[in-house]
Amino acid sequence: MDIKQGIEIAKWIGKNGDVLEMERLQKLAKDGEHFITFWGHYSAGKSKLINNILSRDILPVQSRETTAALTYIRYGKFEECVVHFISGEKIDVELSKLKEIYQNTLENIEIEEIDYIEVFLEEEILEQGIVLVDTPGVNTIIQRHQELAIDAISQSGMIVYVLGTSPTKVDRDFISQIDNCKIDILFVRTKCDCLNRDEEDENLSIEKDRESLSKMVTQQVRMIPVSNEKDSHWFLNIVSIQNELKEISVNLKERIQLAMQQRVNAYVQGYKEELKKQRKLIFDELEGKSSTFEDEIRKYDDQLEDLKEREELAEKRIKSEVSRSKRKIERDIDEFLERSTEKLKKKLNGLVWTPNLKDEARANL
Ligand SMILES: Nc1nc2c(ncn2[C@@H]2O[C@H](COP(=O)(O)OP(=O)(O)O)[C@@H](O)[C@H]2O)c(=O)[nH]1
Ligand SMILES: [Mg+2]
Repeated sequence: MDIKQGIEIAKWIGKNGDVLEMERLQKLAKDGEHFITFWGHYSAGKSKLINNILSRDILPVQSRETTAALTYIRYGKFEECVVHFISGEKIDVELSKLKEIYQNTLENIEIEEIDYIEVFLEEEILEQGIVLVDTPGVNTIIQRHQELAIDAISQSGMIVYVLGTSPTKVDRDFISQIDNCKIDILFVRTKCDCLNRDEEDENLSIEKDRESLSKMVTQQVRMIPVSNEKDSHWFLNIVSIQNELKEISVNLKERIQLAMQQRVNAYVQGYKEELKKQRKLIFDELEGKSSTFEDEIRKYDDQLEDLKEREELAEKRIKSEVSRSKRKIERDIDEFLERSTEKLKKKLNGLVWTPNLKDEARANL
């Protein structure tokens, strides 16, 4: 299934949001850009990690939660920053001033008015089209930046999920959401220098983290334990991340296609499941209705049978009632006639025949 077909299907079933997302992915693929988004709690060590991966001190590292705009780090022969404002305006800023933007100390830039920042670097790792995206992360102060960061996830070819501690419940929710979208995740456990110094304990807690992550995702867990502190032995593992990025950039075109394919498959799989559910519902409904219909017919048949029986019974009862009444009437008439004849006899015995006798007898009837 290619992205065009995916878009057609999404359009056909009215998933307009998905159409937009897939079109965006299509455009990124056409431009040959692969977004690698750094995600995780604030202060997990994302910015410091990106600085270490690039071996440059560019992004501000903060010890407490601060405002932070979404930052796209892409390749550019002329190194600079471009600040994009919500108003649609943009200004070029010297690279050395980037930290001041975040610290809100630049005169003409108000951080709350920033939409996002682009940083252009002449770095080999970015040359083929990899774009590193630094996000404020989970629980950021500015709602809009949080929304943009979530939006950035859906455009990502890969997520570097940064964990400064063992995964929390909030991490779990984000991780399973990302996994559901079938976006590759590379987990980086920072601050390993803060783990128990005992080597056995260190490895044990890293293994535990890996194990709990494997319960949150369907994909194979890849986790690199590091420290952003140069004097820790864990710092050496930063090289593993750099190598991973180099490897991606070597086969970037295939990577982009593969990532896009996975995403489209995830969308289509979702639609299939949704349609299956709908189909089952419709059939259930139909079956439910036809069985109710049959039930109704059966009920009426039963009632008809019942009525017929009752009718027959009533008929019988009426017939017997009629014949009983008939018999009773006949009996009554017989009795009456008997009584009248008796009376008449009595009268006749003591009477002389007169022409009125007949009328008298009739009156006694
Ligand atoms: N000990 C230690 N501290 C770290 C490490 N990584 C980051 N930090 C500190 O954690 C704080 C937040 O780092 P930052 O990169 O700004 O985190 P972000 O909010 O995820 O971008 C800073 O005070 C860093 O010095 C690490 O690996 N070890
Ligand atoms: Mg940061």
